[in-house]
Amino acid sequence: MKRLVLMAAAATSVLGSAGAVRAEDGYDLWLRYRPVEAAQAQGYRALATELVAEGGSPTLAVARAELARGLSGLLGAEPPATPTVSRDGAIVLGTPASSKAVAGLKLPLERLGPDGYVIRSVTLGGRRATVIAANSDVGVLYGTFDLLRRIQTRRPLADLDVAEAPKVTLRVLNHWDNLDRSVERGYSGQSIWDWWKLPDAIDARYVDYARANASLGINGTVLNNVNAKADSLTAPYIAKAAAVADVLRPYGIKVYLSARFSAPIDIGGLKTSDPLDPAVRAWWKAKADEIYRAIPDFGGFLVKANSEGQPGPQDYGRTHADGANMLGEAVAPHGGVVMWRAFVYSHEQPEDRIKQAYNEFVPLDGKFRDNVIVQVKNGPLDFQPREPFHPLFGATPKTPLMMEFQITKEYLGFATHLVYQGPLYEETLQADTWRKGRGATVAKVVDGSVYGHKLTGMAGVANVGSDRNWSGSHFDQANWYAFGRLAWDPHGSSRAIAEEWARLTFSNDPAFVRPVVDMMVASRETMVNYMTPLGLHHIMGRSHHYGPGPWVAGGERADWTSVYYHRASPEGIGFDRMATGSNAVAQYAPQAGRALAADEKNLLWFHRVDWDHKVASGRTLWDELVVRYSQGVQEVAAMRRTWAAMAAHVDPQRHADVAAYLAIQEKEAQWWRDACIAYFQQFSKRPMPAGYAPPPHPVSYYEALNFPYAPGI
Ligand code: BDP
Repeated sequence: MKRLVLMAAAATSVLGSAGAVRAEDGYDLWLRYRPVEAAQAQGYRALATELVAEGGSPTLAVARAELARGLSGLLGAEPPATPTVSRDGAIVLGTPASSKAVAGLKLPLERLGPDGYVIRSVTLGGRRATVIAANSDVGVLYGTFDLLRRIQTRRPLADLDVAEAPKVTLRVLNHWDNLDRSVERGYSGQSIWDWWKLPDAIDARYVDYARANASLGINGTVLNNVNAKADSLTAPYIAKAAAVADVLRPYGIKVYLSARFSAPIDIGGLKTSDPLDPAVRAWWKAKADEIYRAIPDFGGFLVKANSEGQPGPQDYGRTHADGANMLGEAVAPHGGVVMWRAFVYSHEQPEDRIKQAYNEFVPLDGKFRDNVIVQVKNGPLDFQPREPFHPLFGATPKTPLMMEFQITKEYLGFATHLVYQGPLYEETLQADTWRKGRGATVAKVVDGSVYGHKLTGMAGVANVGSDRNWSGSHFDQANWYAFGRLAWDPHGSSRAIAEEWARLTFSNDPAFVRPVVDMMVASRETMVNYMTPLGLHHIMGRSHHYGPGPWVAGGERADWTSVYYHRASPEGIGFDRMATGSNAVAQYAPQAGRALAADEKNLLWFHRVDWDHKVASGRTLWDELVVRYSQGVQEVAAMRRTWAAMAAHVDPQRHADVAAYLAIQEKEAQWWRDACIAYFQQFSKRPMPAGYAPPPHPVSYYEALNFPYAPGI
């Protein structure tokens, strides 16, 4: 009770001080539309005196509504809607088909495709106007969000000449959401999809989810977990998915479903799900027809098959291509696609786990139907703090590959660590595959330009949940944002995206933007330092993946342990993936493999070295490990100081939320450092370098900690 009273008092005093920051809970994401400072608002208002939007499609209606909402929030008044330009400073939106004014301008829209748009300052009937034009209504919607973003980030609206088009076709979120509303690897509450109440009850959140995604250009969402239940494909669940699709449709977002490969057996009453069996093929065709009757613009299927215990074509001696093509054939008449995951490995295989996907898929190159795209994780292991790019990128000239990034931070400290993933995404996308010579970056494989693929895509494993702030923490919204912006343009800069996000989400004040963007950009390397420096990987807690677990050994399979990956012994540490070892390096083009293996960031990923091995700093490997771990902790302490100094720029609620999580992050960074040093020191048997404090507990203490209720499983 006392606490409530105190909070109310604090809120009043904040509201009382003129222009001060109002309490916010993060629900509005980057679409806050808070008032522009008076001095600048005047100029923007002059350019937004009326809205001219002809055409009545649902998508144009939401574009118009967003503009009205945004402008009234930002500029204090909603400009009147008029059918034709009657005043100076009109904003005109539409397509050549929906709007006479747009058609008359003869704008260069040909090369912008269905999703691109133009924003231009023009003169119409002697009056100044800003036109947002596109080939399709959804392009107009994307342009609308762009225009609003310009005002939100205080960029000029005069003399605009913008032409934008996405470089990737399928820009999709993957929800690992279960039908009981739990979310696999979710750290932001329950699933936003309230399956139980669907299709009758439509949560208002679905609309705000659609707005947020459309503002980034995300145009697809896979509603259910890749570890799928066949129930998603039954009539009642198709009706539920259709209700969601109806909400998302005006925002240009298609619904997809994860399909369980054994569905013909599980719900179809068949004895087999062999992809070459005619009855199985007929079942999937009929199922696809049924789905398309309910959802005419259904996107297609995402499939995890023969991976981590999931059923798949190999159960019948068939290949991944056989399985994917069967589903591809079922959705093809409706224009659907199949996103077939390459995240496959088997513990019955003695082969280095990270080599298995490449070995499996490269021989299948050219065997997939043209509406199948293979979805590949950014690295060959599993969303680790750092991995070299997946060697499949660039290695399948005849098969389009889509990127899969993980937005939810399964291995990166859950929702309580401030880790901006933009630099991780960018590092992968900018990596040079050296296929077809220098400069064939992963981004160019993904955008289709290296091999001329038309079907292109980028998927992000969503971090969206029922939490009021959507993503579990305010800064995790930035990861959703960065994913969306990079899916639109995989060549984008993660720093520029961070800056844009910070301005939209918090403040345009340079005294805020500069230090916070620096902090965000550095946060990924900081996390690598305190978790897995120098190429270490997969040393987290067993199964929940929370906290350090370098001691994890034994159990059902070796490739789910830590000792399989770090191989620490008195002689040294690291996984030899050079010619002397598993030779995983040979899965890359020679130049790419050499570059990756020579990069100290990947040292223990590719090499097994002794504890006294000299690294670039001149220190021994052991000393360097201690230094990096310690540095990671110090960097988090510095992040806390940076954030503490931002109090004047952020509303008290969000400031306090972030500060509390940073305190957790520092504590856990210290825990990672101490536990890992205590563990590895048993093998290195080297003293702590001078000036570095030993872990406060023996390794047995850290090993004994257990977390049966860690979230996300
Ligand atoms: C791993 C997750 C597991 C997922 C799997 C996947 O631990 O929960 O099912 O990836 O991507 O990272 O299929």
